[in-house]
Amino acid sequence: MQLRLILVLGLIAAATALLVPVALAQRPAPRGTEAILIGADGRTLGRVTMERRASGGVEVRYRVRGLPPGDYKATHVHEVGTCDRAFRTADGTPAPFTSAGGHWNPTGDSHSSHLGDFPPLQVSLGGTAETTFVTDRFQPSQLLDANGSAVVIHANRDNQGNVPGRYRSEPADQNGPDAATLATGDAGGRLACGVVRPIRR
Ligand SMILES: [Cu+2]
Repeated sequence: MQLRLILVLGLIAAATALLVPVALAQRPAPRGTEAILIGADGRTLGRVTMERRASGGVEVRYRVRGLPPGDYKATHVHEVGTCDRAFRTADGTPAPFTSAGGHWNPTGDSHSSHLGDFPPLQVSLGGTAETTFVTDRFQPSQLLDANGSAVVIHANRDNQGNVPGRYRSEPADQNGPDAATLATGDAGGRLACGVVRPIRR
């Protein structure tokens, strides 16, 4: 009797070991991703969803509050899925969310042709920002690569790398956009950050 029980349990374990990898391999790409945005003080400020549409493209939807009222804020996908509020630069300067790295840029382009460069957020006089737009620059599953990714909202506006050639950059001493502008859009510090994850329903 006991031997039969052991045999049955053994068979169940073997079947499970065979079936689990098959189930994982067949798991479909996520329909969408989301990022819960937190501020440098740890408060939850909102949510961004990125969902594939049946008609093509990815619908990106922001619902955020607690931002500095009445301004435009740059927002992008960044290359590392780590939102460290206590991050400091090598010389000890507090730099919240710099752990998320630079702009997510698998194609090696300059700003604002990075795949996750989004339109600036218009912040209401009440400090909220709500916007929905469609992009076909990426699929949500691409954001879930080995080191993940994060959505960042910045302290400044986004110049989209668009510095006219009649302006001279300092200290690069050249006309038009310098390297920093071409990498960041001069978006400044980081007000909010959210790690990109598959949408849970
Ligand atoms: Cu950014």
